[in-house]
Amino acid sequence: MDREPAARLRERAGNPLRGPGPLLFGILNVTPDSFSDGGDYPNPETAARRAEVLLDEGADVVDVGGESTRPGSDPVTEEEELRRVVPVVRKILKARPETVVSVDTYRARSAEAALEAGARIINDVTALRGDPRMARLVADAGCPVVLMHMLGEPKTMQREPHYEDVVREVRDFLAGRAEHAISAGVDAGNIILDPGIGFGKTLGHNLALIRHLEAIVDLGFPVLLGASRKRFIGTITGAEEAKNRVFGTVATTVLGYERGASLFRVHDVRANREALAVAGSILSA
Ligand code: HH2
Repeated sequence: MDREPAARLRERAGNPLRGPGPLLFGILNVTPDSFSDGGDYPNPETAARRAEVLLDEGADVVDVGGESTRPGSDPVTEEEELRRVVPVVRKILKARPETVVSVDTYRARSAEAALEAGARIINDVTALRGDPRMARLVADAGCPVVLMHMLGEPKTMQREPHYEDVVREVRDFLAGRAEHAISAGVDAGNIILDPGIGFGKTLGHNLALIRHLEAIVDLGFPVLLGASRKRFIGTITGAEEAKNRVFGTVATTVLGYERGASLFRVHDVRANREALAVAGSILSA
């Protein structure tokens, strides 16, 4: 299995991403309304403390988000996103200067301010479609960028999403967005692809995308899987509360890893880190 893309990415982010093996993005949502951790970190101090916990549990990256993109959510203003995210990025880097901070935003102005504050990765759930200035910004910054698939937009994306062939369509979309990014000047070595679990997808769509993740891995870019605590896991296990979906999340991480994903965006770092250590040992035995 080709794990080279993750190694390349490690170098791109300035090689602060320790050791070989898969990378974990620890989720830090500084929003009042995220589906799982909304309202948990109401100020930069509590958010930075949470970042330290994520790092101590083994996160390679802290992914800071200032707008919920859960199904049915409304966008926030750019000013509000900036107000939520930038002080948190600064606070994390003050406490732990070596931290690789990623910012979950599709707005160029927020991305630019976060990069100026020291963030090193941009996580764009619109795959550079949300803001015409974003492609140029990440090209000029020379930073890694996550390009994620989403059908429609958060407000309405779960209203009967339909595909003829979800795996082929998501793969073709991501290939097209990677090409677009490269033609806008983004270095191919900085591109990360993400199937966008839960973004305009039914239970069957999510399962098919994880089951056939190789189709996306085969495009040759590092693949990030973001299934952590999502609704489809609760549908299967009966866990209504997002925080009770950790065991189901771990199953997605292990199977995603076996299929070649090398980055995992998770709320529960320790559980996923331990599962990956065991899975990795088995796969290399
Ligand atoms: N999922 C969420 C947000 N950002 N980014 C990537 N690259 N991939 C994902 O799957 C992804 C993402 C949604 O989860 P969460 O941040 O936990 O919740 P919310 O959007 O409600 O803040």
